[in-house]
Amino acid sequence: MLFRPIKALVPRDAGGPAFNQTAFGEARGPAILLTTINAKWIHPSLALRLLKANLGSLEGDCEILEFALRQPLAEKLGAILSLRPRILGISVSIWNHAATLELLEALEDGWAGKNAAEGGPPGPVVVLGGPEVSYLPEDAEIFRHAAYVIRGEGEDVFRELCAALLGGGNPGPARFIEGAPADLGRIRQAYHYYSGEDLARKLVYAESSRGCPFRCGFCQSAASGRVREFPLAPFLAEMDTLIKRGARNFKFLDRSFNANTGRALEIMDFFLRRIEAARRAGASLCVHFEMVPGLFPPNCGKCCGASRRGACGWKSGYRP
Ligand code: B12
Ligand code: SF4
Repeated sequence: MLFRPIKALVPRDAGGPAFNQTAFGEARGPAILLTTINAKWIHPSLALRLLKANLGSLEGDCEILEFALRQPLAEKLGAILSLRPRILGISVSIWNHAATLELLEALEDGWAGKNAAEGGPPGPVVVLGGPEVSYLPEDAEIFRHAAYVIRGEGEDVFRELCAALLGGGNPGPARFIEGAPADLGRIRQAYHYYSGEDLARKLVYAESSRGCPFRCGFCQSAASGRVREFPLAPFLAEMDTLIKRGARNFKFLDRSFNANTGRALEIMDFFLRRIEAARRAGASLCVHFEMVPGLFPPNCGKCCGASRRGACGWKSGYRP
């Protein structure tokens, strides 16, 4: 049982926000739509791709729709309304909280108008997740627009919730569901969901570990407590495939990339070899890590060389 209800809230209707399949009429788009508003167009969301990749038998019933903060509300609204999914999962982060709230309010109006006109169904089941909603108090305004809120890591609980909602099962009475830390050796990677356009024109976000060993009081990542790592060999194989597919600009999401120095060196060495190969072929390959200054390995001179050429960047020090 992966659901760990934080608190069984009194749901909107007696009996909970239960899903009634027939209430949604004929779906026009995918059964599950995953969406988010990225900070900029060049920042793709790895979270949405991971959630889709880990939906099990429902993976094929899920589509991803990404927006950027600067896009007008009407564009986001029109795209979502035209799809009419049964479940709408939205990833909420600090940069899109206000814009997501605005979108949710507009969607509710849109569904009310559209469905009244068509004599039809209410909107989809809205599920919110992401770092921002993981820590907000339960009376936050944004939660008024959601049937469910998944806090913490979503791969396992989102699959279970969708399966219960779409399969006619009972998702339980809790609206706020805490996702347990995923087993990184077991969850499916999602790098194949970066499109050719993503690889050619956007940053390619890569995640080799989750969590941070430090406890900085101002930082959300401090709550994670410990670092968990994706198994190295399959991870590097994924990176290799991405480079072969044309990825040129990697950015690691790891909070403290060099928390495990030996492993960090292996990953850096992997990229340095490919940076050199790209350079010899007249191409460019860049990779960016966020490092702990005190843990810089003494033998990372080669990487400094690549850094001077602009191929390998690192960021260290204060970084919320
Ligand atoms: C990439 C990134 C950015 C990118 C934006 C990426 C984008 N897509 O647009 C950039 C560089 C622009 C950025 C900027 C900032 N960021 Co930032 N960023 C990150 C970073 C490094 C990675 C996010 C990520 O992709 N993680 C990997 C995915 C897999 O994890 P995840 O998003 O948490 O998703 C999991 C769960 O949350 C959940 N989930 C997520 N979405 C959904 C949706 C549903 C439906 C469900 C069920 C579950 C679910 O399941 C996922 C898988 O387990 C995180 C730190 C981190 N490593 O997570 C900080 C982080 C998100 N950023 C943070 C901060 C503070 C900022 C800044 C305010 C920093 C600053 N002072 O300027 C700015 C704000 C920018 C702005 N314009 O206002 C904070 C907190 C944000 C928050 N409360 O939402 C974080 C957590 C770092 C920290 N300090 O701990 N950031
Ligand atoms: S500021 Fe950096 S080192 Fe400190 S807890 Fe957050 S991610 Fe870890």
